[in-house]
Amino acid sequence: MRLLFYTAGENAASWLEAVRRAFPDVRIDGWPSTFASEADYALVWQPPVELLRSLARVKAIFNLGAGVDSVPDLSALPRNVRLVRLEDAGMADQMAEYVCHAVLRRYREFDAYAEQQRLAEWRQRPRLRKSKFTVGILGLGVLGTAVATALAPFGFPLRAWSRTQKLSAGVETSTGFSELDDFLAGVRVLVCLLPLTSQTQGLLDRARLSRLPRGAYLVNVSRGALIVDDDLLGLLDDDQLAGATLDVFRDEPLPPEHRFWHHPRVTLTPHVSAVTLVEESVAQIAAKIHRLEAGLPITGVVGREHGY
Ligand code: NDP
Ligand code: OXD
Repeated sequence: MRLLFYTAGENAASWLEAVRRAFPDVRIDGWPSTFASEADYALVWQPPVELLRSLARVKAIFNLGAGVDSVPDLSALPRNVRLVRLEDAGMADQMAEYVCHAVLRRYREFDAYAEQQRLAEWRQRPRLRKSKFTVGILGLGVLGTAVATALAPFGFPLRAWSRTQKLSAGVETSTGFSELDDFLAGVRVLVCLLPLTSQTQGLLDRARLSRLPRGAYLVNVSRGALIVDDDLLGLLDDDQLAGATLDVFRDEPLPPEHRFWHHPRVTLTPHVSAVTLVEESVAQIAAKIHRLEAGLPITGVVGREHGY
């Protein structure tokens, strides 16, 4: 067996070390490589398109992340080659922590109390009614489900939107673009956990975000390009939206001149809501390669027609 490894990320050395530990007897090469055309499996993050084109007989390409928008031109990959993404691999817990924090911060008005402290103002704000504090999750996949499960014990009404119909205890579910406007109406905190695809790019524009009730709050933890930045900023400036917690951006790193950096209603983090864990990810990929070698099916294969 031959493996090709490539990452455009920063910690290439620790990935390669973990891959070598998981496959002690296998030839592993980086890219550009003379044997790319003979590699059986490729493990990649943000690969150049030339790398993908050079994989003449690869059986599967493993994306070192959950989102496969980092793989350029899915349609250029041969149909018989599976593209496999990470499923959880230690990210679900992190995502649940991050989103619960953001939702509770908003519900318990910690930002408002921080402002009161700045003004030395002692004032107890009226409790918000939990039964009216609906949290809406866009995307009820691996991470969206983990977030819904983590939020459930707090007792917020939960709803989620996905492409295909889902049944999820305690979560009101809806499906498809025809149900999106109704889904958004009444959501007090909107959590975005959709993959970036041709269908979801720019989904949250002024029209859609305006379906949320006045004073709603946005948490985007999937991909920045789902949001039309200027539309979001306009709605924050107009007091239509109360605020946003943003972990992901159209351009990363977020350019220093971007208004998000200093907007009083934006809380931002540098794409850390759920970081990819090297050991867990390599273990998951190794287990899948062993299954494929044994002729067994695997999960996490990307559906090319839907782009995720
Ligand atoms: P999944 O593929 O498991 O879930 C995606 C969900 O989105 C599914 O419920 C799917 O619907 C839904 N969906 C996709 N397209 C549409 C559409 N057109 N209309 C309605 N619903 C749609 O992905 P994960 O939960 O593992 O990850 C989600 C995203 O989170 C990743 O793609 C990545 O971009 C991002 N991410 C961000 C991280 C960070 O640190 N900020 C870390 C890891 C991931 P259905 O269930 O019907 O298929
Ligand atoms: C991912 C990410 O997609 O880290 O895994 O954003």
